[in-house]
Amino acid sequence: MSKPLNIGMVGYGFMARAHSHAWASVAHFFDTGYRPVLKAVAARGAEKAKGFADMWGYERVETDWRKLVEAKDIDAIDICVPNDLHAEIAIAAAKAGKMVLSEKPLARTASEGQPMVDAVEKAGVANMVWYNYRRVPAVSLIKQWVAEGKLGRIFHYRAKFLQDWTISPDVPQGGQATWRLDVDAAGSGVTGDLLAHCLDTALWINGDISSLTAMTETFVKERKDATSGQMKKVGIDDAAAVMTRFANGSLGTFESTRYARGHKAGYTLEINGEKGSLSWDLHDLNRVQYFNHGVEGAARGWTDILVTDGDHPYLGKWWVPGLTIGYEHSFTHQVADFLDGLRTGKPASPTFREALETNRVCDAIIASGKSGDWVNL
Ligand code: SOE
Repeated sequence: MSKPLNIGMVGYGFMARAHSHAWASVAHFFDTGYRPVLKAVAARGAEKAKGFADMWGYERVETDWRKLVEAKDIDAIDICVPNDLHAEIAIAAAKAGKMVLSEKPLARTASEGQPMVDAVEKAGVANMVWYNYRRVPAVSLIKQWVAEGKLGRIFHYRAKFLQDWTISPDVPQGGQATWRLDVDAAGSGVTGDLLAHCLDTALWINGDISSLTAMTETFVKERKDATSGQMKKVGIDDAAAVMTRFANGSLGTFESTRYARGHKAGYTLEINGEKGSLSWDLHDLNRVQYFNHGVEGAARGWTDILVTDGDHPYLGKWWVPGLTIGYEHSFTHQVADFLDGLRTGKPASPTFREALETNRVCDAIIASGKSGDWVNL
């Protein structure tokens, strides 16, 4: 018999939907020994929270997250609210002995994230940050192949995450829908929101970054504050271009922007090694492009691999070869790994401590964007 695991969700936005979908579906496909129960959702807006709870099957609604943290019947707190609230909720939850999962990035800055790491480690509670793209099977396959040495020595790691939704100066900052544009709520702009995904994947696949230099820009300098209606200086980075050196000797180039007209979620990555190259594109997420330098003769060239077979990461749990899965499944895989970690005692990655490293790199990017200097990590 699987054990119930009672989830307390904080928030009801886009990410709360993605996470709830994962909690609700995981036990139907992955035999982890746990059965998540959508117990309660906490959000300030009672009406909307009620609608969310009804839609997803949460048993009750609270208007203060502290009620969830105090509740005897909640095992895990899942934080899906703007970045400025992560630390307070996570620390209180850890102190109350709850498992804590936080939406990415861990915090607005590494210094804000450090006490979160200390709190979960002191309390000895399971913890994880939702960097979901690692769990896209094609990306997990790339990680596996690089770790096995399929590419040999790595020379280049190249990633970008492009969007175009903030080009209009009429998009406000702050408030519920546009907090990502408010530096007080978000901590940074594209660096913490988009590049953080690329960095998390890069650190996982290619190891530590030892130094970097960055160029950042804020194209729209003032935006209306969605709450007060007043014009306010914009404090976030709208775009970032970064050059890095990795500890393994390879070079990295990273770019993210919300000003790339036509791009909605243009996350791509490519790795070049001595024996071959691998690349991936979120808009075609079930495929990996592979160039194998070992193939001799006229058949040499890029191979387009459809990652849907039973021996590909996670795919044995889904349909039959050839049938594709989507964005939402990356969250289900993350939950499956989290629950497996509870069973085996080997924590699922990235833990708060591991995700803190991504925050450190983000901080270095923001600092270098201002100073123009190289920063050692
Ligand atoms: C921003 O638009 C955003 O929703 C990010 O916050 C998510 O982390 C990313 O996966 C998609 O884009």
